[in-house]
Amino acid sequence: VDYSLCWLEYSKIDDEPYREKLSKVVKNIIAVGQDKFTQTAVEELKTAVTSLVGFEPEVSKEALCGDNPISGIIVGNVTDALIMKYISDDEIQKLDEEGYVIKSVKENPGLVVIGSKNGHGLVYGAFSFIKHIQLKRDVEEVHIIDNPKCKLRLLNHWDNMDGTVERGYAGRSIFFCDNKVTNSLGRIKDYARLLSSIGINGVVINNVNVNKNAIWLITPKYLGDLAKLADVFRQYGIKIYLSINFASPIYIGKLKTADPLDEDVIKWWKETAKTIYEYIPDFGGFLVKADSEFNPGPYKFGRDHADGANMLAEALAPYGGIVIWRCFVYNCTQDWRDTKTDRAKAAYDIFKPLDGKFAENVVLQVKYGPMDFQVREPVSPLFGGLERTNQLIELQITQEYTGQQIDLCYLATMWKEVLEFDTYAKGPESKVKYVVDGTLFNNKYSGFAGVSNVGSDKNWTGHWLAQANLYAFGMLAWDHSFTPEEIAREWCVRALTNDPFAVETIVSMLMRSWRVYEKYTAPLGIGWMVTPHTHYGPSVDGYEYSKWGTYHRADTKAIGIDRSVKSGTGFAGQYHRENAAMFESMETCPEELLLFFHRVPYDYVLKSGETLIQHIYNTHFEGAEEAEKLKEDWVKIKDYIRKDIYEDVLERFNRQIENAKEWRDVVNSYFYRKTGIPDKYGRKIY
Ligand code: BDP
Repeated sequence: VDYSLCWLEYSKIDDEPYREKLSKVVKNIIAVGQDKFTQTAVEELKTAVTSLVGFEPEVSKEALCGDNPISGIIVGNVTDALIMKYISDDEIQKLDEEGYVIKSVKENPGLVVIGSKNGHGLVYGAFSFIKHIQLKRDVEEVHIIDNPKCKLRLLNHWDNMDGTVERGYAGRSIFFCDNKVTNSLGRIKDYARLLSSIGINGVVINNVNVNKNAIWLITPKYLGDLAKLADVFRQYGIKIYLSINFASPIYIGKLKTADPLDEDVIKWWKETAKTIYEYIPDFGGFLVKADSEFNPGPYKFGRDHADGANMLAEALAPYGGIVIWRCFVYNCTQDWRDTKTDRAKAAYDIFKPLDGKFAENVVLQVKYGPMDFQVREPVSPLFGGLERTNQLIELQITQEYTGQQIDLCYLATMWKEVLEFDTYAKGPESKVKYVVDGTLFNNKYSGFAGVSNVGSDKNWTGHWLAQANLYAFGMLAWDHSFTPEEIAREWCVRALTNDPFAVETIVSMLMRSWRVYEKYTAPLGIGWMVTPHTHYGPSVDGYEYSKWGTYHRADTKAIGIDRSVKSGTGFAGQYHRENAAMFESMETCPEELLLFFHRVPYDYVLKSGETLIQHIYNTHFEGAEEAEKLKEDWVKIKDYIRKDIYEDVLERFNRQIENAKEWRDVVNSYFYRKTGIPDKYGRKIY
């Protein structure tokens, strides 16, 4: 194939003694069941072993030869007699629906059992064992019992049917071309393998903005082709979902209205659902961007979001489908002169009153922050605010506002902070991670949705190192207790190099990168300052006098938005008491969010002892310098990286350095000119 297989690109294990030990175990694969998941698991193990160890394992359906135990990997369901022989009731008890157990059998050295309750688990188990050997972990004493912490682990593709990808930085869509569904199913299969290997169990394949041809994806015009995609994904435990246009009954059904309480509209959606499930029996459901950024929604018909979502949910319920309803709803035609309206408050104001009104199979999808995927935002107050509603956290893997896969920005560090944020909804330890894994409020559905960073580029993600973001998203959605550092290290060893010096260098680069990006872009949580529309590169006032509700309001004395309850927009009051109090005052507000919550004079002294204006200068000089250091580090490990990858990444670092300098100079000059205050260290500001 002419593209990378990322962390599934198996090169032969170079550690001879380890390979020897491993060879004994992997020379046989015993597949107990006959179902398609067992087949997938076996096929994956076989492919991996053949490349990693250097020979093709024997695959048999038979159990052990007579009473003579042999060595090998047994793959099967925990209800099979052979598996039950080795796995205790206690272990089976611990398994969830998608979980798996991997266990070396003490009494029978050289025998490893992979078992699960249902098929998905077997595939996850196989990939987990492959990872285990890629990382050269012990195979003589393995004992892993693993379950995903979240039920829904979804990717959202913002792919359009003409083959473009909204906010995509890795080439064209892998799903659509020329208004048709792709027939390059080989690549789709490899994509399914990559996703399954990191635990993803659903993909929404089209953009949340549903226009033109994409409106018709839910009709027989496209369902036949979509069914073929679904077949490929199904084998890997992944369901497909579609974004829909709320006004479809008008566009497709030629009805006069799309009012969710209208009998004909209700009937139309029920029939549509029935048709979809005839083609795709395990169709996941709908993703809906309604009444948001010019997309139609229930407001148009005088109804609310619960009316809209519940009507669709009823249509999907008989088939086990769900409705994922986005909370990214705000006024995008705001007058910038109006300083009372605060976009940050919109989602909570709209959805909090609807808490408890949504059907069982509706899940609200909430962006991690109240605004829109900025490099630094407070956590959305809807987490912890909604107590009786299923919810997914929406993260943006594609780097729209974080460097567009030109600049390095490892996002797991940011995501981890978000997940660790304590909402105090039920007192201390009510962290976001327990909201999204469903344990805090006992939700039926919950989990993660990530806006995919994947496209048809050879390396899938534009920047080779941006693969780490996709990898990390899957890992955290599976188990939020992983640390960003261990995820980075694992990815690096599996996908790039296993030289210890190179690995540690890359891990350190990844771990620093988010902070570096933050330093040279918009300061202290204020956000934006980006070039309008493209969102790459600086334009400090680019959105300042526009209708999008994203303002910094810098003048010659101060910058920032007062969102306190006492004197500002009141946004801080949307949090539970502890957090509301923390954000309310300048003294206790975390400094990295200072300008998000407060309007601060330039001579205000920060904890570092520097004034705000000096802090802006310092971080921008540092950020640009640190971007150069990233490149220097990369150059140091040249010998350990495949040549084409090395060159590709080097070229990205050169562009990042230019971008960082531009940000530094534009931002520093802007504030120097506004304030007339020079840099106290006398560095050059233009
Ligand atoms: C914004 C993007 C826009 C998306 C929107 C969304 O700029 O392209 O359509 O988010 O999430 O960040 O719906």
